[in-house]
Amino acid sequence: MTCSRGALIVLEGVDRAGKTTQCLKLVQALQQSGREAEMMRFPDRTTVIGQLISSYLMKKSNLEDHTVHLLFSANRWEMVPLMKQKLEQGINLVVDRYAFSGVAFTSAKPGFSLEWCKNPDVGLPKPDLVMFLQLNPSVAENRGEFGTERYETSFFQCTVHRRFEELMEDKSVNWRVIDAARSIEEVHKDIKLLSENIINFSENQPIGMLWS
Ligand code: DGP
Ligand code: NA
Ligand code: NA
Repeated sequence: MTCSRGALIVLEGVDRAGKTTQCLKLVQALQQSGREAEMMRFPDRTTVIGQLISSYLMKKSNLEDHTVHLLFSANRWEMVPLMKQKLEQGINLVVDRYAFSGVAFTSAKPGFSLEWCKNPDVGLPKPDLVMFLQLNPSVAENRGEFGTERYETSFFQCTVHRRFEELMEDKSVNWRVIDAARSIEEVHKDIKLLSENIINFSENQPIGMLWS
Protein backbone atom coordinates (compact mmCIF):
# COMPACT_ATOMS: atom_id res chain seq x y z
CA MET A 1 0.00 0.00 0.00
CA THR A 2 1.55 3.24 -1.16
CA CYS A 3 -0.40 6.29 -0.08
CA SER A 4 2.37 8.86 0.12
CA ARG A 5 4.58 10.18 -2.64
CA GLY A 6 8.35 10.27 -2.75
CA ALA A 7 10.32 13.50 -2.36
CA LEU A 8 12.25 15.21 -5.14
CA ILE A 9 15.65 16.09 -3.73
CA VAL A 10 18.25 17.92 -5.81
CA LEU A 11 21.96 18.50 -5.22
CA GLU A 12 23.55 21.46 -6.95
CA GLY A 13 26.90 23.19 -6.87
CA VAL A 14 29.90 24.09 -8.98
CA ASP A 15 31.94 21.29 -10.53
CA ARG A 16 33.92 19.19 -8.00
CA ALA A 17 31.83 20.17 -4.97
CA GLY A 18 31.17 16.45 -4.41
CA LYS A 19 27.59 16.23 -5.69
CA THR A 20 27.85 12.80 -7.27
CA THR A 21 29.55 11.24 -4.23
CA GLN A 22 26.92 12.73 -1.93
CA CYS A 23 23.99 11.65 -4.13
CA LEU A 24 25.23 8.06 -4.09
CA LYS A 25 25.74 8.09 -0.33
CA LEU A 26 22.32 9.60 0.26
CA VAL A 27 20.52 7.01 -1.86
CA GLN A 28 22.37 4.25 -0.03
CA ALA A 29 21.55 5.72 3.41
CA LEU A 30 17.86 6.16 2.57
CA GLN A 31 17.64 2.59 1.29
CA GLN A 32 19.37 1.29 4.41
CA SER A 33 16.78 3.05 6.55
CA GLY A 34 14.04 1.21 4.67
CA ARG A 35 12.98 3.94 2.26
CA GLU A 36 12.72 3.60 -1.48
CA ALA A 37 15.22 5.87 -3.19
CA GLU A 38 16.79 6.16 -6.63
CA MET A 39 19.38 8.44 -8.13
CA MET A 40 19.00 10.39 -11.35
CA ARG A 41 21.44 12.78 -12.98
CA PHE A 42 21.30 15.61 -15.48
CA PRO A 43 22.46 15.73 -18.12
CA ASP A 44 21.34 12.14 -18.67
CA ARG A 45 23.82 11.26 -21.39
CA THR A 46 22.12 7.96 -22.27
CA THR A 47 19.22 9.37 -24.32
CA VAL A 48 19.41 10.61 -27.92
CA ILE A 49 19.32 14.21 -26.70
CA GLY A 50 21.82 13.32 -23.98
CA GLN A 51 24.24 12.01 -26.57
CA LEU A 52 24.15 15.33 -28.42
CA ILE A 53 24.90 17.09 -25.13
CA SER A 54 27.68 14.67 -24.24
CA SER A 55 29.39 15.13 -27.59
CA TYR A 56 29.16 18.92 -27.10
CA LEU A 57 30.63 18.73 -23.59
CA MET A 58 33.48 16.54 -24.83
CA LYS A 59 34.12 19.16 -27.55
CA LYS A 60 33.51 16.56 -30.24
CA SER A 61 30.88 18.88 -31.67
CA ASN A 62 29.97 22.54 -31.54
CA LEU A 63 26.44 23.72 -30.97
CA GLU A 64 25.02 27.21 -30.93
CA ASP A 65 24.62 28.43 -27.31
CA HIS A 66 20.82 28.90 -27.31
CA THR A 67 20.42 25.54 -29.00
CA VAL A 68 22.47 23.71 -26.41
CA HIS A 69 20.56 25.42 -23.60
CA LEU A 70 17.31 24.12 -25.04
CA LEU A 71 18.77 20.64 -25.44
CA PHE A 72 19.76 20.52 -21.75
CA SER A 73 16.22 21.60 -20.88
CA ALA A 74 14.68 19.04 -23.24
CA ASN A 75 16.85 16.40 -21.59
CA ARG A 76 15.14 17.22 -18.29
CA TRP A 77 11.65 17.36 -19.80
CA GLU A 78 12.01 14.00 -21.49
CA MET A 79 12.49 12.41 -18.05
CA VAL A 80 9.46 14.11 -16.46
CA PRO A 81 6.93 11.31 -17.09
CA LEU A 82 9.29 8.79 -15.48
CA MET A 83 10.07 11.13 -12.59
CA LYS A 84 6.39 11.71 -11.85
CA GLN A 85 5.65 8.02 -12.08
CA LYS A 86 8.40 7.19 -9.58
CA LEU A 87 7.43 9.97 -7.16
CA GLU A 88 3.81 8.85 -7.26
CA GLN A 89 4.93 5.29 -6.53
CA GLY A 90 6.52 6.58 -3.34
CA ILE A 91 10.11 6.47 -4.60
CA ASN A 92 12.33 9.30 -3.37
CA LEU A 93 14.43 10.76 -6.19
CA VAL A 94 17.91 12.08 -5.50
CA VAL A 95 18.97 14.17 -8.48
CA ASP A 96 22.52 15.20 -9.38
CA ARG A 97 21.97 18.69 -10.97
CA TYR A 98 18.72 20.10 -12.31
CA ALA A 99 17.36 23.27 -13.88
CA PHE A 100 19.53 25.41 -11.59
CA SER A 101 22.69 24.13 -13.27
CA GLY A 102 20.89 24.75 -16.54
CA VAL A 103 20.42 28.43 -15.73
CA ALA A 104 23.73 28.95 -13.92
CA PHE A 105 25.88 27.50 -16.71
CA THR A 106 24.18 29.16 -19.68
CA SER A 107 23.74 32.53 -17.98
CA ALA A 108 27.47 32.50 -17.23
CA LYS A 109 27.93 32.95 -20.99
CA PRO A 110 27.92 36.55 -22.28
CA GLY A 111 24.53 37.83 -23.43
CA PHE A 112 22.29 35.39 -21.54
CA SER A 113 19.96 36.75 -18.85
CA LEU A 114 18.78 34.68 -15.91
CA GLU A 115 15.17 35.24 -17.03
CA TRP A 116 15.71 33.97 -20.55
CA CYS A 117 17.56 30.94 -19.26
CA LYS A 118 14.84 30.01 -16.76
CA ASN A 119 11.98 30.03 -19.26
CA PRO A 120 12.29 26.57 -20.87
CA ASP A 121 12.43 24.92 -17.43
CA VAL A 122 9.37 26.72 -16.02
CA GLY A 123 6.85 24.10 -14.90
CA LEU A 124 9.24 21.20 -14.33
CA PRO A 125 8.45 19.17 -11.21
CA LYS A 126 9.55 21.44 -8.38
CA PRO A 127 12.16 19.98 -6.05
CA ASP A 128 11.01 19.69 -2.45
CA LEU A 129 14.57 20.49 -1.42
CA VAL A 130 17.61 21.84 -3.25
CA MET A 131 20.89 21.51 -1.41
CA PHE A 132 23.64 23.74 -2.72
CA LEU A 133 27.06 22.29 -1.99
CA GLN A 134 28.92 25.47 -1.24
CA LEU A 135 32.59 25.36 -2.14
CA ASN A 136 34.77 28.31 -3.01
CA PRO A 137 35.74 27.83 -6.69
CA SER A 138 39.42 28.25 -5.78
CA VAL A 139 39.11 25.44 -3.19
CA ALA A 140 37.33 23.30 -5.80
CA GLU A 141 40.27 23.94 -8.08
CA ASN A 142 42.66 22.58 -5.44
CA ARG A 143 40.80 19.26 -5.46
CA GLY A 144 42.81 18.31 -8.54
CA GLU A 145 43.16 19.28 -12.16
CA PHE A 146 40.06 20.25 -14.03
CA GLY A 147 39.08 17.78 -16.70
CA THR A 148 39.11 18.65 -20.34
CA GLU A 149 35.38 19.09 -20.86
CA ARG A 150 33.81 22.33 -21.88
CA TYR A 151 33.12 24.73 -18.92
CA GLU A 152 35.96 23.25 -16.85
CA THR A 153 37.96 26.44 -16.35
CA SER A 154 38.28 28.44 -13.14
CA PHE A 155 37.12 31.68 -14.76
CA PHE A 156 33.91 30.10 -16.04
CA GLN A 157 33.26 28.26 -12.75
CA CYS A 158 33.55 31.54 -10.79
CA THR A 159 30.89 33.11 -12.98
CA VAL A 160 28.69 30.01 -12.57
CA HIS A 161 29.05 30.33 -8.79
CA ARG A 162 27.81 33.93 -8.90
CA ARG A 163 24.81 32.89 -10.99
CA PHE A 164 23.92 30.19 -8.44
CA GLU A 165 24.04 32.87 -5.74
CA GLU A 166 21.55 34.98 -7.71
CA LEU A 167 19.28 31.94 -8.13
CA MET A 168 19.41 31.26 -4.39
CA GLU A 169 17.83 34.67 -3.69
CA ASP A 170 14.56 33.21 -5.02
CA LYS A 171 12.68 32.16 -1.88
CA SER A 172 10.03 30.24 -3.84
CA VAL A 173 12.60 27.44 -4.00
CA ASN A 174 13.51 25.51 -0.84
CA TRP A 175 17.28 26.11 -0.88
CA ARG A 176 19.67 24.86 1.77
CA VAL A 177 23.34 25.75 1.63
CA ILE A 178 25.71 22.98 2.72
CA ASP A 179 29.34 23.69 3.56
CA ALA A 180 31.07 21.25 1.20
CA ALA A 181 34.59 22.09 2.38
CA ARG A 182 34.21 19.56 5.24
CA SER A 183 34.82 15.81 5.16
CA ILE A 184 32.59 13.55 3.04
CA GLU A 185 31.03 12.05 6.20
CA GLU A 186 30.28 15.41 7.82
CA VAL A 187 28.64 16.71 4.66
CA HIS A 188 26.69 13.46 4.32
CA LYS A 189 25.30 13.72 7.87
CA ASP A 190 23.76 17.13 7.14
CA ILE A 191 22.39 16.04 3.77
CA LYS A 192 20.83 12.91 5.24
CA LEU A 193 19.10 14.77 8.06
CA LEU A 194 17.68 17.48 5.79
CA SER A 195 16.52 14.82 3.34
CA GLU A 196 14.77 12.70 5.98
CA ASN A 197 12.94 15.78 7.23
CA ILE A 198 11.77 16.81 3.77
CA ILE A 199 10.67 13.26 2.92
CA ASN A 200 8.39 13.27 5.97
CA PHE A 201 7.17 16.78 5.23
CA SER A 202 6.43 16.25 1.51
CA GLU A 203 4.64 12.92 1.58
CA ASN A 204 1.17 14.41 1.66
CA GLN A 205 1.90 17.56 -0.37
CA PRO A 206 1.24 17.82 -4.11
CA ILE A 207 4.25 18.03 -6.42
CA GLY A 208 4.82 21.71 -7.25
CA MET A 209 5.74 23.42 -10.51
CA LEU A 210 9.13 25.08 -10.74
CA TRP A 211 9.27 28.88 -11.23
CA SER A 212 5.53 29.22 -11.89
P1 DGP B 1 28.29 16.54 -15.10
O1 DGP B 1 27.92 15.38 -15.97
O2 DGP B 1 27.49 16.64 -13.82
O3 DGP B 1 29.78 16.68 -14.88
O4 DGP B 1 27.85 17.86 -15.92
C1 DGP B 1 28.38 18.13 -17.16
C2 DGP B 1 28.66 19.60 -17.37
O5 DGP B 1 27.53 20.25 -17.95
C3 DGP B 1 29.03 20.38 -16.13
O6 DGP B 1 30.10 21.27 -16.46
C4 DGP B 1 27.79 21.18 -15.84
C5 DGP B 1 27.17 21.38 -17.17
N1 DGP B 1 25.71 21.44 -17.14
C6 DGP B 1 24.88 20.63 -16.44
N2 DGP B 1 23.60 20.93 -16.72
C7 DGP B 1 23.63 21.95 -17.61
C8 DGP B 1 22.62 22.68 -18.28
O7 DGP B 1 21.42 22.44 -18.12
N3 DGP B 1 23.04 23.67 -19.13
C9 DGP B 1 24.35 23.94 -19.34
N4 DGP B 1 24.67 24.92 -20.19
N5 DGP B 1 25.33 23.25 -18.72
C10 DGP B 1 24.97 22.27 -17.87
NA1 NA C 1 31.83 17.72 -15.29
NA1 NA D 1 29.48 15.29 -10.75
